[in-house]
Amino acid sequence: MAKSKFEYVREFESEETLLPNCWIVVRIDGKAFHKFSAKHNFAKPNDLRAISLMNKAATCVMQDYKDIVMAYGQSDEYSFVLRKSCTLHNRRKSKIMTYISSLFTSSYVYHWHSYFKDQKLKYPPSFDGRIVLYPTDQNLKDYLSWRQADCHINNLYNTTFWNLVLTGGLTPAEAEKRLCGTLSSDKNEILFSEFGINYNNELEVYKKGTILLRKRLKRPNSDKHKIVILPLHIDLIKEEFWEENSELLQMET
Ligand code: DGT
Ligand code: MG
Ligand code: MG
Ligand code: MG
Ligand code: MG
Repeated sequence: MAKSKFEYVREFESEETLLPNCWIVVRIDGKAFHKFSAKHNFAKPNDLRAISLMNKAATCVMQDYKDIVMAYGQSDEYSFVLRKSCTLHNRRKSKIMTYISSLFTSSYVYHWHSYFKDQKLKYPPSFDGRIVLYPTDQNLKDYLSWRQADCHINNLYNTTFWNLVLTGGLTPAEAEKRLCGTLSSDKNEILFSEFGINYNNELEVYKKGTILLRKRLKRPNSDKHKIVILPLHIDLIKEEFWEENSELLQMET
């Protein structure tokens, strides 16, 4: 086919290719969920419908992209880990990043009503996407540990903050002032002595976030297996997690 005289503009397109032999982490995060959660009456500090919908959207992404070995989610964010040797879209950065964030977003909207029932979706949410490469297994473990530690720190703060406001009758400004400079132990103590809450008994999904893993399950009455995507709310900071799921770091073929 003859080329048009306009074809030369293609030369302006550039494509970033992701370094080989590195773990690829795609992290998506909701845009202005401070406002989105308020407009949609999310429960404070944690809304189980919102968390389940995030997990559903992430599961949809993992079902479509088999190169994702695991995912980790908390609050309005999800991190997807693609195996080091993955050749998806020839490791073209923008393809991988935009496909994953748009599939996550469309799945979130598509499944909204299954989780929020009578709460109408008032406007279309969006999620940003970024890609970070981690060259060593330790870097990857530390990345995921960072996100899970962030979940715990924020959840302890938010749980104490909202108890001070909703049960304790403080204004948000007063609660913020009260918590300024406090340590974890202080927040645990406020929860226990003022509200009778033992933080250790809060739901694991709130304290740990959600890890999505692929697990091989045996079909009943058959030799056949099926692969399912399993949500777990457990500690991934301790080495024990990586020992019990040692296949994660070995999925390199
Ligand atoms: P961004 O990401 O810079 O566009 O801005 P935001 O507002 O999304 O900020 P971010 O991502 O740092 O914080 C997440 C927000 O989402 C935070 O304001 C709390 C809110 N959020 C997430 N999950 C829940 C929930 O289960 N319940 C409530 N009430 N709020 C939630
Ligand atoms: Mg956000
Ligand atoms: Mg932010
Ligand atoms: Mg966030
Ligand atoms: Mg096309």
